[in-house]
Amino acid sequence: MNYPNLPEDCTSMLCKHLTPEVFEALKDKTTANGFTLEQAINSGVMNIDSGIGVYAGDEESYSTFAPLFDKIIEDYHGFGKEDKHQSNLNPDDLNAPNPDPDGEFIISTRIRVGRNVANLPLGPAISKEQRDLVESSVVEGLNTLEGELEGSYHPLLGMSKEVQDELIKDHFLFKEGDRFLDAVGLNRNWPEGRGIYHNKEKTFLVWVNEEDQLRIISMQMGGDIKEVFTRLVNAIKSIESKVQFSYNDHIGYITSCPTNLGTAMRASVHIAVPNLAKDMEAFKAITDKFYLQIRGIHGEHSESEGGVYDISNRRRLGITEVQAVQDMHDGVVALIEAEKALKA
Ligand code: ADP
Ligand code: DAR
Repeated sequence: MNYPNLPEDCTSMLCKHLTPEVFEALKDKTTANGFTLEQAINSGVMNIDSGIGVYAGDEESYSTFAPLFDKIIEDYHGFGKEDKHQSNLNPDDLNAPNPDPDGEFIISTRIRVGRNVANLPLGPAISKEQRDLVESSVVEGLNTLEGELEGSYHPLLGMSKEVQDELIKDHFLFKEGDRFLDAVGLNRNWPEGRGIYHNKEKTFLVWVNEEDQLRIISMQMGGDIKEVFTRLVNAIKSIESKVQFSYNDHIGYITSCPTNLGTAMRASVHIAVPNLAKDMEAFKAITDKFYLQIRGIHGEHSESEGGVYDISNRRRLGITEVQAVQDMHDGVVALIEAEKALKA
């Protein structure tokens, strides 16, 4: 393998941290699952507009390719190689009264975590047989859920395009054909082994075998962040009693993208702030202060529509789940105050 051709104007974490010295140290290394440096960096090589540009093929990738991954983890999360991740999934520790009880600004709230099955490769290095085993074992566990979490599983294989497009349009289902995921092999054998589980109200959903093997999602209209978090915690604990998740004391829950390590949690609101959006500098000053990320309303790499934005926590590793949701809540309170002041 030769040093990749990385243009001067490339700004991804890959371009920043894959120095010739790091490349020489790692170019011939392979994990026990046969995952190589070339595979780990291919997404960032093929997609020069990546923000990060690397994915792990298994938990071992984070140690085998540590000279590269540690630098990216430190840069993105501010988390050192000697640091220890702590988890806190206790909703009682969250101070999050509804920031918008009259429903003037917040359209909907969604909190999700990524999870991967212990002792198996992650999506980029998994075999078709292993991925199908993940689907069957996870779905077996999901089908035992009761009460609010009771629902049904819908494989992507055989799903009509109309149903699929409707679920995506309504923000419930993942998109397909993501070029970043494609370049690291996460879309192999698509759509086999992929699907979505959800309850009748679609307030509890689980994606199976997209970027991570599970994305456990709680969502509803309005701004009752604490209710969404409580439902998610109940779901995580119920599923964890059936399926063992990949976790280690250093970097927490193991995910294919290093940005999702630790809590693997993204807590978001879709919020209408048309006045604040006219001054993006002021908008970003508030989101930066509360470690928040601004996204479009149809997921990553999408645009906002009608002054509505997806606002979520940026920090996921080195803080607890309660702190990640607190970041989002407190930032949303500040955004609403700023929007009200401009509206007045
Ligand atoms: P992830 O949050 O899992 O990283 P994306 O950002 O791609 O994934 O979003 C996945 C889907 O969830 C998209 O359809 C997006 O519109 C939807 N979504 C995210 N946040 C919210 C929210 N607060 N309310 C409604 N839908 C949301
Ligand atoms: N698109 C890749 C991943 C960035 C983080 N988002 C994830 N994991 N969905 C990039 O390098 O930009």
